[in-house]
Amino acid sequence: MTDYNQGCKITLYWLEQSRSHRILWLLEELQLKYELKTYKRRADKLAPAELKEVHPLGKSPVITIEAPGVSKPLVLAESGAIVEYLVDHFGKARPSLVPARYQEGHEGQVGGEREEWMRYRYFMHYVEGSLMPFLVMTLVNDTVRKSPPFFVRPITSIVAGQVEAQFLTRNVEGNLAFLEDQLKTAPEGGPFLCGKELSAADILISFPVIAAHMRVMQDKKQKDRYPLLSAYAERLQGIDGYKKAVTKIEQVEGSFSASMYNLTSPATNADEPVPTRFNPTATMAGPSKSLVLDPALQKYYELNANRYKYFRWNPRHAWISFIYMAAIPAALTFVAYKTEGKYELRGKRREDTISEW
Ligand SMILES: N[C@@H](CCC(=O)N[C@@H](CS)C(=O)NCC(=O)O)C(=O)O
Repeated sequence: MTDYNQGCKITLYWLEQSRSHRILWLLEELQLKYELKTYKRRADKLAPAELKEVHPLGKSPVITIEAPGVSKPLVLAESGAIVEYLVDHFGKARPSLVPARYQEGHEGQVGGEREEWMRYRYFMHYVEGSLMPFLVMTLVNDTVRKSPPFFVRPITSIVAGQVEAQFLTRNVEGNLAFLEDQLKTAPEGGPFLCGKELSAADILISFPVIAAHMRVMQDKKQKDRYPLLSAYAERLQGIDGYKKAVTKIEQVEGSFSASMYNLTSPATNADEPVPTRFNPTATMAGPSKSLVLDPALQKYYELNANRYKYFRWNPRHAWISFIYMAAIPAALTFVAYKTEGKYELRGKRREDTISEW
């Protein structure tokens, strides 16, 4: 059997519900042997501090490569750079993952590149440079909307709603429409972004595309707007290498969940109860152990997030509403009326003495 590893020991530092899954998929696709180190997100969803021992930024994916004759292991971070390094050195099992660069007879010429390769190079940069930032911002915006204490939440919801309406939705939808169009015009009719073969750029983009598919395209109207993209997301998840990577995680971790972006967007599915950030049922392939809370707490979070759905007028609610809407404003008005003109609430002026002030 061919040793595609060329004697190298490869270790992948994989974080749950993260971009690192595409690197696991690539390792499977390249038929490489690797050691898998898995990490759970902390309760605040950040990566655990141990990842900083591997790379100073403490993010995932990171891979290390111990090569024969090289004294120190290579530490590689940044998904695109990792993908390029792996296909450059270990691409023999699947050369088709990188489209051929030049048209015949135009080798080395400016503009002599094939469309397949131009797209490949473009998408290698587009994924982290253009698409991912909007998905991350969407996630941050959701946190701003839902996480603060309930009495501030109406305000943070308005702010988050504005950010979504003015900035996020148009950018996310602009990118989804762009990808839909790229699939429509893919070389040789696709079905992949760079043509008829799966490329490493498809593997790199799988994370945001699957996440967007889980989040935005669950809504029928949205799915109909992006039929090719939706089919593409499903196609990627049906590829053997992807499925092997999922199975690997299920064996090691007990379950697999593709991303955190699968929380249903409140804007698109207004009738569904809003899942809380601790909702273990919001994962793709069953609950992730790290997210399972005490059921009582879980119920409390869900009840809180969906409070408005369960609201009914009853004596208690009538009483609370009366206090907030009538009693407190009336008391403040009364105090203001009684104390009007009593105190001179002016600022200190330049010529005032300290005693006057
Ligand atoms: N551009 C980097 C992004 C790496 C990144 O931010 N990874 C996320 C996982 S999707 C992470 O480690 N988040 C945990 C944290 O920020 O603490 C890449 O593509 O590798």
